[in-house]
Amino acid sequence: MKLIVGHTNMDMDCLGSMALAKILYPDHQLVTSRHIHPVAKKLFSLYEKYFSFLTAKDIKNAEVESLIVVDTRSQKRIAEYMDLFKSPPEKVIVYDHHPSDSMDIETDDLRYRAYGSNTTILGLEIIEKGLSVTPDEATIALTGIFADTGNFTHENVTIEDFSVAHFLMNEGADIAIIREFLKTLKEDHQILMFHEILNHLVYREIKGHFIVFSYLELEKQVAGLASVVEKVFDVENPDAFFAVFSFEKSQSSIVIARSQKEAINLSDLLGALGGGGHAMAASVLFKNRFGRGIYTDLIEYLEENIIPAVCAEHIMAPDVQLIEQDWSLKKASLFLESIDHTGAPVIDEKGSITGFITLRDIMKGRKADLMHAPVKGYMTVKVIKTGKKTPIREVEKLMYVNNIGHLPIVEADKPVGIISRSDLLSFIKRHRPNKLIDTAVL
Ligand SMILES: [Mn+2]
Repeated sequence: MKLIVGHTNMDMDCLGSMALAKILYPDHQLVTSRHIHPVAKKLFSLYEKYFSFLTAKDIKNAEVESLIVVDTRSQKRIAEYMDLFKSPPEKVIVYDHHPSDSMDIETDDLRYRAYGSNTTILGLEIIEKGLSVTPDEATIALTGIFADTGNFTHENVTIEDFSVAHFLMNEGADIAIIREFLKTLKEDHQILMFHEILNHLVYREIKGHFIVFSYLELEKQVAGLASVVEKVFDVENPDAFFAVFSFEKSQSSIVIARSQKEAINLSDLLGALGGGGHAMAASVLFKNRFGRGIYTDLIEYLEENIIPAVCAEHIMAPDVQLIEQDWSLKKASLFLESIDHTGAPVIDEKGSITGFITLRDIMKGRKADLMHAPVKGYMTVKVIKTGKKTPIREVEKLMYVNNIGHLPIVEADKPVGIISRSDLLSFIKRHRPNKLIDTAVL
C-alpha cells in the first residue's frame, strides 16, 4: 500500500497538508486518525467524503511500500498507524514544520521548513511542479494556513505562507467557507460560557505580571472549554489567564491556562502540579477536588512560584544625561547635540527632576530669538516619571498613553535611570513571541 498520514488528533493544518499531499502523490491513499481535533471537526465532516479516508481496519497488517507523513516528525504522533502495519514501511517521506523531537521518525527524506504552516511546504512543491488545485482543495489548504499562523498574525508566519496563500486564492479558495471553519465558538453553550466567564473575571497583579483569573462551578464537564478560555484570553489580553472550572457531578476540577510571557511558563508551572501542555498553553486536572479551594490554592501557588516580571530597572539606561534648569537654551541645545539625544530631564539645584526639555521645546526659543533664556521657561513641567519596580507593561502604557519618547526613572524624586522608546521596543520585540506589537507604540 501507499499511504499518506498526518499526526494523531488531526487538526486543520494537518488536513490542509493531506489535501495537498494527495495532489503530489495521487497514487497514495489518505488515512484518518482515530480522533479528530475539535477545532477541525467541521472541516473534517464537510470534506470527509472528498478525502475518502482509509481507517484503522483498512490498514491492519498492511505492507506499506511508501508512507508520506505530514505535519509531524514524531514517532509518537503516528504510532496509531505504525502499530497496525505488518512491518515498517519501505520508504518514508516526512513533511514537517515543527522542530526536532527526541523521537523523530526514521527517514532519509525529511522535508523540514520552519514555515508558519506545514501546508505551505507542500504548497510550494505544488507551485514548483506547476500542478493545479481544485477550489475545494485550495479552501482546505488555505484553512490550514490561516489556522496555524493565527490568521497570518503570529510570529511564526513567513513570506512563504503568504505566497502559497496567494496561489491558493488564485486557485479558487473560498474565504467565506474558511471563515466558518475558523470560528472558534460554535456551540451555544460555548457562547454562554464565554459571557459567564467574562462576568466572573478577577484581575490580579502577581510579581509585576498582570494576571486574570476566573472560577466557575459547572454541573459537569462540557466539551470545548479550551476554546472558550482561548477567546477570553484574546479579548482580555492579560499576561496570563487561569480559568478554573469545578465539576459538581464528578467532584473534580480543571485549570486551563494561557500565557503570552516567557516568564510565565505554564508547562513548568502546571507541570509541577501534575498537568501538561506548552509554555503558552497548559492545563491540569484535579480528580478528587471540587470547590473554590482549588482556585485560592492556585493563586497562593502562583504567588510563590511565578518568576518576577521584568521591570523598569531591568531595561533602563542607568546613566541619565541631565540638564540644569538654570542653563540657557543655547547651552542645553549644544549639550543635547553633544550627547546625541532629542531630550533630557531637567533638574533643580537639589538634583530633583523639575521638568523635561526636548529639541522641539528649544526650537520655540530659537524662533523667538531667546536662546539665552533659561531652560526653566521652556521645559515641560508635568514630567511623566516612574519608579524602578514598575512592571514593563505599565512602562509601556505610560509611554504610549502620554506619547512620550523618554521615561525618567526616579527614586525619591532623584533620577536613577531613563527608558527610551527604542529601549522599550527592542525589549518587547525580544520577549513577546506570539503577540503583535501594538501599533500605537510604534
Ligand atoms: Mn501544523
